[in-house]
Amino acid sequence: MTLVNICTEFNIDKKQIVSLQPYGSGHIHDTYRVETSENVNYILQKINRGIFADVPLMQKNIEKVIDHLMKRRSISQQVPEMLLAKDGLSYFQDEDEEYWRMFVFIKGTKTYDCVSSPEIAYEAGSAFGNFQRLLQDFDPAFLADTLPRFHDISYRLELFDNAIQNDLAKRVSEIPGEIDFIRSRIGRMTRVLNLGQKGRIPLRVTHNDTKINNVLFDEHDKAVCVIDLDTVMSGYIHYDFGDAIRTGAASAEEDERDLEKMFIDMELFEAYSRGFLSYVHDLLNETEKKTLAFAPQLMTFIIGIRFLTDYINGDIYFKVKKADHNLIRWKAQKKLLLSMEEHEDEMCDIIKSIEKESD
Ligand code: ADP
Ligand code: GN1
Ligand code: MG
Repeated sequence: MTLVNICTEFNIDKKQIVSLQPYGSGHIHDTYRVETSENVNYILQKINRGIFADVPLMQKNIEKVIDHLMKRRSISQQVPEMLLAKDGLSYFQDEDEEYWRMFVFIKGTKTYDCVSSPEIAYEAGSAFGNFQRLLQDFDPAFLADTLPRFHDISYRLELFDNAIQNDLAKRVSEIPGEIDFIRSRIGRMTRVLNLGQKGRIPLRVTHNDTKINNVLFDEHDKAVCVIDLDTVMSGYIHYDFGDAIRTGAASAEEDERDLEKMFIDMELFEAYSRGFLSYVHDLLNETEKKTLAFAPQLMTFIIGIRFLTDYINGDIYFKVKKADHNLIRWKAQKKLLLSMEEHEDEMCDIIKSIEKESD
């Protein structure tokens, strides 16, 4: 089935399609921008069903979250709009059993893979903070766990150990130093999970993929919409704050090869934190507040491990553009983590002082 024919399954008139091009830099789905001769463009996506085993269930989660956001939204924040297919579902399954979906392209918007100014970092922090706030009264139990234990560090370490044991791509012997590095950090990284297990931090509805290219910006660099709702499930606030800092306050893109260029940019960190906390500071409990500054280290570690695990497995999960892409991504995360470790006290002080100002 051609891409144009798939669009017609969502009631789009073939004759109105002017162009259909690959779009964006997401690692998971195949994304296209569909331009039409009318006043509206679209995003078409082939959903990665290797990763999402139950696509209808995932789509249900997204529909629920969109419904809630529509009810609660403020004027400054738009909500992604999914098209319905001819049978009324928010997805279409083709003859090869591939799942497709479409969104209205939010006009005049773009994404960034890396943040170039504190103003943009502040905007991104506000967007994810607002997202969290709008969902505070949505019970996470209403969302299916479509990717179980997604940010569970013990699970990620289990998968990492399995990958080393199986050594499918025969790459383990190349990377003993990397494996040692990960093992040396395990102890401190279980802290957030332990607090959750003891009931000291609550499960919330979290986005779980708050990297900076999941925020749409307008031409004035105002954040207008949080997208990529595939992983919205229950989680800890640390997951959303930490992953956003990993990309939104890093000095370089997540696959920067020149490690000298990769470090935590404290000005961006402060700006993102101010934006985020302006929406959530009064929602957090004392333990969440006290441990938030550690979250970027945890998420950089978790996502770094996932890149290295995928490298060991022979690149079966994340899209790659070169043979060592996942290894480069891991090394960049490692360098970023080292830089965060150096700035740990400073990061804590910044969060503390923003919270003091807001009380
Ligand atoms: P992935 O899970 O592969 O990252 P995303 O849902 O994030 O897929 O979409 C990939 C890219 O497509 C985004 O980074 C963004 O550039 C663009 N995009 C997605 N949805 C929209 C939308 N509704 N309007 C404009 N651009 C969008
Ligand atoms: C993937 O879909 P995308 O590109 O926004 C991944 C995230 C990772 C991220 C790393 C469903 O996000 O968990 O943090 O790559 N999404 C999924 O860049 O695994
Ligand atoms: Mg994305």
